[in-house]
Amino acid sequence: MSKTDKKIRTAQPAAAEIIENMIGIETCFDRADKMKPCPIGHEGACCKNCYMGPCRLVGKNAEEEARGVCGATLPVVAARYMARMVAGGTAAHGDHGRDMVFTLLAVAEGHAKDFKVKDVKKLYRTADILAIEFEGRAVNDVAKDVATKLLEDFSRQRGEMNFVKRAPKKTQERWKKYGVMPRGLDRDTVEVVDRTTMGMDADADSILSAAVRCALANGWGGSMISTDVTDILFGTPMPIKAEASLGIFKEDEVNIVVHGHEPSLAEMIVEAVSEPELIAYAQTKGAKGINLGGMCCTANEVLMRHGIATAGGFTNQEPAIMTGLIDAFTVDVQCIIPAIVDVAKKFHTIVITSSDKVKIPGAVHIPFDEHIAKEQARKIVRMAIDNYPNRTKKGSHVTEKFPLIGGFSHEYIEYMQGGKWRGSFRPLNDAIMAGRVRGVVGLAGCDNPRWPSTSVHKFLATELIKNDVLIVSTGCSSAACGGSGYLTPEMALENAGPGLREVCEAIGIPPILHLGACVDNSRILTIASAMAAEGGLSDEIGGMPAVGIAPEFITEKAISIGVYFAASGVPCIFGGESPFKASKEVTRIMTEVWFERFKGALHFEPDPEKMLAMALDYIDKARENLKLKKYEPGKFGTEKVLMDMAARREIKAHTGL
Ligand code: NFS
Repeated sequence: MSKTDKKIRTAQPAAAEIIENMIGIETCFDRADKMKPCPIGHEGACCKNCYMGPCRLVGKNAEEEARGVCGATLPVVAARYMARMVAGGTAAHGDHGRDMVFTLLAVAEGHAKDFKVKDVKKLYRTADILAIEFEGRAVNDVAKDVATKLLEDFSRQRGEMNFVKRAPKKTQERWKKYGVMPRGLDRDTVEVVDRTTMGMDADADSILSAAVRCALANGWGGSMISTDVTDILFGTPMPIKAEASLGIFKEDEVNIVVHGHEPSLAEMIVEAVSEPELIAYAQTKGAKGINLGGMCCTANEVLMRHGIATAGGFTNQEPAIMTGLIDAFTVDVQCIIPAIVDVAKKFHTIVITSSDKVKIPGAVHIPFDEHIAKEQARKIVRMAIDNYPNRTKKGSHVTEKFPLIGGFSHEYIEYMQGGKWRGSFRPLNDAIMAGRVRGVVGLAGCDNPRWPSTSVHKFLATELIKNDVLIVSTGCSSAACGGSGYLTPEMALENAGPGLREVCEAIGIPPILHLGACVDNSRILTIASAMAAEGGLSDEIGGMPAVGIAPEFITEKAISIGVYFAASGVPCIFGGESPFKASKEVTRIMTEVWFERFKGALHFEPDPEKMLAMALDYIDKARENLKLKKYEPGKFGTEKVLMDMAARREIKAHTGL
């Protein structure tokens, strides 16, 4: 139960206030207190892959001496554990990508009348990458070919995945050299599970190489496909205003939440809540209107394209319901706390599950069907409206919320640096070369109830921009930053170092660019590839003054992301103790060996100050290796990043910023 001992659960005041007011209702914070992690599994020293065990490989000299009943060593056990986490994460993002492609195919074949290809330009750009003819052809014909070609990425048995060619040549050569070029998402995921069964691969490095290939199938496959197809169907994001925090819910309106990751149903709900008939129906029940809010990555998807407010990340799910203001809480897939149903029972909230892959006892199940998607969305909105009169005054209503600007797709980032005709990454590369921008950090991943949740995101965000590091953020990290008021241009004026501030002022952007959902970490791969192609920095992703940080990671998806970044050439730092810490050999492979092979690495560090120091050290060492001007705060080279007036006017007209 929630305690009255003022233990700090979260760094977000609105969530903290709700939890404090709702003593007696159990949340993930209470469960984290009660459930101490198993110290053996926590370090990756437990093998449960067969029934001679579970085997616990502990002891002073476990690395050298301990064996499971089958004879597996500690490095093998830890490597298997890591590889299976990668496979889990790749499967999640892969299935998400697959579902998006199925929707595109249904649209192209005329079976999903409520959807259409919204971004024809992006469809053509994707077709071009896939070597599909598009000029002079009907949009849906091109869409069908694109969807069919992308489906091959899931089932391909031999060869290379389609999008790996988007990586710099040198990066691809490393993958070939070390035998980790991804072939097909299903094959590479199945192979990891196969290799890690009892009596299979007994070489930690070999197991981890299979994990690398599987992770690359996620980054340059499942996730990248998901990002691109979602842009094709629902539009490529551009800067847009929105709001964040648990104060986004309205006492006098019907409140609906869309939570999860796949935005297809959520897109329909976005349309349905603006329909005059449904608004009028809400008014007949005494509500002034219908208010839609998002949660986790479905929130990021609809925020990026429609400016729908976000109620926050992972740990805000239960507090959101505890406001007592949610009339319908709709979930699709991934990162859904099953206990929301228990919290919902204490209020009037209806929890609606919409994927046959996610059923929760106590929730109403309305399986998403793209053929009747709008009808289903209207049904859900009506259910929420009908539930509005059942609202009581039991919840903890909070009002704190923050404005934010999101919507920074990689296409827009290119555009903002030179306008429609001269879009490029030149200004950013120049700013890095001159030392105005010290480097770039991708701040990503979950918020975790075992920290004061969101606190490490907030600490790193403020410290990094103070140190002239440009941040690109995704997933719950974006929600943590948005819910703290960090995603505004004013943040640069008040908190950024002098060089970064100058760049942000010149372009009119926040120092933290919200790139979207967790699958949109693939946008960072695209940005890094574009920076390499632009010249002046590294000619591959590896060696850039760039680091990835997942300050409060929770999920297998996060591990898969960290591995594909590391293998693409980006050193990554994850917050917390290493889940593979028991094996020095596995730790050495993930750090030293991968750095040598790919110029990336995967570190775990529980101390936020040390995470910051490690990130800055990587950035400074990369600058030194690239022979760039030594970073000194406030002292820049001669290159100016300022854009001419015409380019700035063009951006202003385009975005309304
Ligand atoms: Ni990423 Fe998005 Fe959040 Fe973590 Fe979960 S919502 S996919 S996994 S918890 S960032």
